[in-house]
Amino acid sequence: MTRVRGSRRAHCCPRRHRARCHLRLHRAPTSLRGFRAATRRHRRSIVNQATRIALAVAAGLALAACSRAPSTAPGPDGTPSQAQLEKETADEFIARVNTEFAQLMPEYTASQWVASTYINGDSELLASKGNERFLARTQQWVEQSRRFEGKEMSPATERAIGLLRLGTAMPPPRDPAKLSELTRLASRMEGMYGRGEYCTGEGEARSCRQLGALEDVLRDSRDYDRQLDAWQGWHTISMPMREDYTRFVSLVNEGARDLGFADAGELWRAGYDMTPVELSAETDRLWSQVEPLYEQLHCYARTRLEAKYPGRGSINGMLPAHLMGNMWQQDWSNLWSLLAPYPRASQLDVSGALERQFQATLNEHLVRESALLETDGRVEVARGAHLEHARAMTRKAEEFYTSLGMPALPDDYWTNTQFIKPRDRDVVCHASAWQMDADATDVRTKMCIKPNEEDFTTIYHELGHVYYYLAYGHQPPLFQNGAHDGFHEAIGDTIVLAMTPAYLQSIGLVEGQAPGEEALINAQMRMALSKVAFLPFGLMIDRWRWGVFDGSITPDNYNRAWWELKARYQGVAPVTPRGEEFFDPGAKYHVPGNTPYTRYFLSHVLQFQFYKALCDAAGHQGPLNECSFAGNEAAGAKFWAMLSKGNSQPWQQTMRELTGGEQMDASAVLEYFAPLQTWLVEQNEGRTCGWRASAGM
Ligand code: X8Z
Ligand code: ZN
Repeated sequence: MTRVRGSRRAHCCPRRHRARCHLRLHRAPTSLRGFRAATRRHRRSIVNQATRIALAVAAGLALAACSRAPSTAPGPDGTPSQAQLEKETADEFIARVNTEFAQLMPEYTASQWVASTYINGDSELLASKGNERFLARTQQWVEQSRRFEGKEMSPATERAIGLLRLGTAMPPPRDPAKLSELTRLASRMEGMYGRGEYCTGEGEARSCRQLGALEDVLRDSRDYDRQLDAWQGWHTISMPMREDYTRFVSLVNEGARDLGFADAGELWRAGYDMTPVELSAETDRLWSQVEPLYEQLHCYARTRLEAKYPGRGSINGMLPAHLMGNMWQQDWSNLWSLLAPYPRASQLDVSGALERQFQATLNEHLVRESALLETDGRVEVARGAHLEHARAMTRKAEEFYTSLGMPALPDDYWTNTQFIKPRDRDVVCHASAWQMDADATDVRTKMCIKPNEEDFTTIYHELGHVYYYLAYGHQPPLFQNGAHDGFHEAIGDTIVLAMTPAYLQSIGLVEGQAPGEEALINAQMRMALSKVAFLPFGLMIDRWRWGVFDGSITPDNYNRAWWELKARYQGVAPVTPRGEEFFDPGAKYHVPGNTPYTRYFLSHVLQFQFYKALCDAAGHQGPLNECSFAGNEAAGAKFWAMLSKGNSQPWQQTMRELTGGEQMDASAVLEYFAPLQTWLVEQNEGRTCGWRASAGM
């Protein structure tokens, strides 16, 4: 994830500090061989650059001493004095921002990491203070950059300065008290989400479940009432967030206005090398390309649900929110047992295979460490097995990347990563990837891995972020970001598309697939339940937030507007009234975590474009959906070259270098799913598909 709240560096962590600088400290290594050498050069250069700046600052100090003018003294935090600032060229300014950024980054990311992996009042305080410091500095940089308005400068510097303003998803208000309040609220909401639990029963019978346990119910149980209880239970945790979120919105809007935007939503939409209005229109266009495919999938799923839960399988044509196998109805893979087109034609039970592997690991541990069983060691043994298996799942994902010729993960990755949920404390389990320092030597992921297919593919997703960090780690810090945020989200998912049945067989998770139409439709359905089901969800979250930020959705309508959008885009409805006493948006991580979500919608289009380009690079012939580029170094080199560009040029150019085109376009999605779409249309023949969106509340 991109970092957490205010800036960037953690993917899935909200922030984003998108900025680019013109300064080419080094030639970007476009080959994998150049990777290590470039990383070494970059480290030396940061040091040299820091030395140059230190000398410049020292020179400024000497002058200050002669003139005795207090206004020329550097700031208490080592920032340059007014006189030094006035002499600085635009290029020097960007070089200084890069250096300061690199210096600030480790303490900032460490404060966020600790707050996410050890939730308590202390870590919350440190995270909010770390964030405050970082955002205050960002604000200074933006202010300082105003001196260059209208001045001659290289296009790259101009771009870098323009992007400074767009660098955070949490624009800081100028008023320091309000900034402090904002970062406190942000840390508190994320902590509330991470700690969230649903408790039932009294006294001895009292038991509490966190998100993971409630998700297990939705994943594994097809019992109507148990699912409803788990779904409703989780949605109680966000009720107390409503007030904080309302205040949060007004503070980030103030920050956005201070930066010259109409509201925070406009700032979010401004980060795509096109105008906010154009970006919004792009999302409409892409959605209109894929909407007919989603409608067919929706219609098919609804028919199966109606058969499974007679009289209760749909609501005015919409899908009941608690029956989709997922807390937010964004991924329907867990309904495989209900939705498999040809259950006997092929075996694609990846979760079952992972669970069996885990049990085997557990048995080995139990045999080996049987002495412990005389004490209370059984839980510890199970934990050891769980950790070993989670690491093994991660090794498998790493092997995909190294099979493309990419480097092995650094040793520190294996030491610093959180693989499984700790027993002794609350953590934010929502998966994320972290770049802790500007050298990208300390990279990590944070997950609570379980042996199931969803978590297995999420590991590949997170490593996509990590490999992006490694590939662009030689860039100046301000360029160390995705070409746009949808690119960052699409890297690992491009690899997931290459996890074909043949690949899964090669790593021992499924058996050999008999070729044929039925196996093909099964494989397509498996992918569609994850990728196609996601599309309207990817869109609706920020439709809601854009409305909240621009004031068209007011606090007294938060929940109603949420469910109207869910109805309109996803065709999903709750089965019981969800009035304004609830705050259902807060039950989705990215809302309290303030992570923009349009990135995931765009990623679900881009990843098919990237996949197609890599299949071409690998020389794949035949239907797109049969391609896996696993083990293909030509595809890997092409991918790496793209990743190593980071944010150093407009995304359209990066896109052209990889795919030959400059537009986001869903035709690769439609090409990929063409066999399934034809099949769905046949299955749905004679039915009235679609739904009446207004009837959901
Ligand atoms: O948040 C994530 C990743 C981390 S960037 C696990 N995703 C979105 C979600 O879970 O809602 C990946 C797919 C969509
Ligand atoms: Zn991600």
